[in-house]
Amino acid sequence: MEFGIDVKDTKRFTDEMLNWVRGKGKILIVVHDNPDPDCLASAMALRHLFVMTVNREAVISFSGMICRSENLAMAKALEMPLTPLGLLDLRQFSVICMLDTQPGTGNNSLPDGVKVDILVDHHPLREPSRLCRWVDIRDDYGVTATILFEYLVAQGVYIGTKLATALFYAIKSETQDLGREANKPDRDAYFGLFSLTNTKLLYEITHPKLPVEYYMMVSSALENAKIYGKLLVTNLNKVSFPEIVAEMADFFVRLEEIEVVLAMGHYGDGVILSLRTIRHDMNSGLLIQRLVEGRGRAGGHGMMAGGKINGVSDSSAANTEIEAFLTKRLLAELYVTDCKPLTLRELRGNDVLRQAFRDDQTDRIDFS
Ligand SMILES: [Mn+2]
Repeated sequence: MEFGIDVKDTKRFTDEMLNWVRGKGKILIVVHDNPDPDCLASAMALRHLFVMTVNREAVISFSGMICRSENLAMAKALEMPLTPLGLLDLRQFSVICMLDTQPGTGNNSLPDGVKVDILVDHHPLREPSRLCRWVDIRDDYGVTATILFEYLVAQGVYIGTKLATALFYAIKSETQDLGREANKPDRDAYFGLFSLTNTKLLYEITHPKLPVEYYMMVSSALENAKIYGKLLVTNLNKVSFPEIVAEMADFFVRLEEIEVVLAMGHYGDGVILSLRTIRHDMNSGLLIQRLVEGRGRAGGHGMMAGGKINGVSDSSAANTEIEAFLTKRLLAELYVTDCKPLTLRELRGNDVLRQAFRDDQTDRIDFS
């Protein structure tokens, strides 16, 4: 297939990498815990690349769960073969690949000390990652799936409808249709893949039926939202699936006047965090690392980041403590002092704020 993109360097890298794989035993592909469309599509693409070029199957594995209905619909529609990491004997594998995450980041469950051979990611390079045999980190790419798309193009591998739909959906969802942190390679991949996607399948993935728990969690995110000027913090407390935390952060960053959102929710044995900003002068990845310093692990990009604080009980006292601790640090980071939070209801009733906001609006259509 011809996509009109420059894959010279990618061709050289993948030629050498595939040659190295050829002489090895079983292949394992590890993606991050509670996988998202980007890492799932990337894993499908890498697995397909191994089948088509060196005629070898690979096992795709992760820890945690896929709960978000869209991601479940994707895994189901694409018949993705997935194995829980805990069930595998890692000594059986002679090639270990890691996608969309890096060793020691805290969001994947590959045990420390297990060496990663092939590492492909779009998050900033971490020092320990240099020890991997094949490293392809492109932090100027919006999506890991775009890198894997280029592997397939460079190797002249046929991309079928299902895989094209998966890769397209990964780019679509992670960059919000190229609007967030997407660069030229992502745009080229998005448009190149679009004509190959099955739009009916795509619709099934983007519009799945949602469980009642979903609406309950949205309700608690709304109830617990606290607004500190341009910052919104919401604590969902106990969540029935982890991906909802990031989804609610995306949801609230669209609220008028809000520039930074921190969402959190208790899941498993800890608290999951998600940070979003619309400000281009902020680095959410570094900011969230400062927020959790000494208590948890985190990382991310400029406008979106995530993290986890382990070992927190699901009691409401423990959740309140975490929220207060993180909010205090975040307010200090943003130089906000002496700010009493408002709930959404209070925000609506706050005439001063609302008036200031209305004065600011020049694009409102008024038929009154
Ligand atoms: Mn990603």
